[in-house]
Amino acid sequence: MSSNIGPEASAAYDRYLDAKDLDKKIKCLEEFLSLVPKHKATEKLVALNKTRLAKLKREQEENKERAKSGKKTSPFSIKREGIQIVLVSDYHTPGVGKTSLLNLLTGAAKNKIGKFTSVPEIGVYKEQKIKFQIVDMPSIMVGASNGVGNGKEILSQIRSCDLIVICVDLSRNVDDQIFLIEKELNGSNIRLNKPPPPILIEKTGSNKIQVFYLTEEAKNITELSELTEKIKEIVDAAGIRNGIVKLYGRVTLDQIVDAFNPSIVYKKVLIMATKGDLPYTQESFEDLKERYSDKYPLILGCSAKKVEISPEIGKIVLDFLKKIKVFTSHKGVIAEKPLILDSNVSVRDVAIKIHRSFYEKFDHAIVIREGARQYRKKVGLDFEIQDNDIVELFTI
Ligand SMILES: Nc1nc2c(ncn2[C@@H]2O[C@H](COP(=O)(O)OP(=O)(O)OP(=O)(O)O)[C@@H](O)[C@H]2O)c(=O)[nH]1
Ligand SMILES: [Mg+2]
Repeated sequence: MSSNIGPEASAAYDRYLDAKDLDKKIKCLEEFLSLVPKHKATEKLVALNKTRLAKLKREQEENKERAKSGKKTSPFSIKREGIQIVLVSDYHTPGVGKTSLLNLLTGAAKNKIGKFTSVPEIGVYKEQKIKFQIVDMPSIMVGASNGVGNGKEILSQIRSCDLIVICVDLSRNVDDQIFLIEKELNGSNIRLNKPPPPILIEKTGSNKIQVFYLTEEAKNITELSELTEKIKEIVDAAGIRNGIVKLYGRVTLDQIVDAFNPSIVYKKVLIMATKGDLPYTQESFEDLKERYSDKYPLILGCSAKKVEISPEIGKIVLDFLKKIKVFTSHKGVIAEKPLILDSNVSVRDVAIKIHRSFYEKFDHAIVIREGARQYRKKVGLDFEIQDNDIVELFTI
């Protein structure tokens, strides 16, 4: 927050950012609006926060209405906040330490440790102004995809999260734990650490199914005509009669089947090995990394008991998700909350993310990059953005 709004307003704003519940947020934002000096330089800030306040009050009203009508929201319908990370484990290995990990990172659910978690517990972990919403899920039972143990709700949340964290207890058999959780997730059409297959299909009105191999890698397949026939069969079985199938790389038949199944999702997954303080867990951790790193390029360890976890876990996660954080600036006032973007983006993507009108009326941008030789640079839409850049957009 800018220093020209005064320390009191600034402090009220910080309290608003830290507030956990809706009523407190509203109170702090009202306080902030009453304290902020009203003049030309703060006009936009005031307007923005009035809109925020109105939105929060609407939410408060809706909650009251809901409470009055007696309709409870399901504990499984989770309001997303920041980067959503879901902790999972299999039901046959109770007590792997998910709730303890949630508590270690966020301070939430302290009194629920050691008790069977039956509904999701949630906390927010903050690192370098980025919010990570940690969702501690009830463990996943066999048959979850058929609804066993609230499986449908749990899996639907997992399908939409940013990152799955498979929690593995290092003091027990890790193979069994990983095997069971993989089985349930894969069986529920969730593909782990696999990119979507390099296939596109465009439906057409006629001409049946045509298959095109568009890269050298895709063309370099022996028995191409046999593969083409198989693809046509799979596409036909998926109910598509006319269309162009484009292949951009080497694919297996399983991938082709996946490509025509709209319910398949592709998720990034890391393994968090827990209870690293117990005897022989160091050996178990090394062994886990050696045998599972191909499938799981990121395997981390922790001990809730010893309060040990990487202090840069947020940065590690962001890198793993290939995301960067970018700060926007308006009239020299740098936004409190960073934008989270894919790592290979340009000024164009920043403009579109903020609002399409910034892109349509774009004139130039000023990028401030700490440590770079040219600290402050005037750039165009194609300029590539890096982690921690500060970007101010100017429109015509
Ligand atoms: N020694 C040791 N014990 C731990 C650690 N983390 C968790 N525990 C213990 O393991 C037990 C289970 O921990 P929880 O965090 O409740 O496990 P959970 O995965 O949430 O269990 P469910 O909700 O039943 O799936 C508790 O008694 C914890 O104190 C750790 O890092 N070291
Ligand atoms: Mg638990």
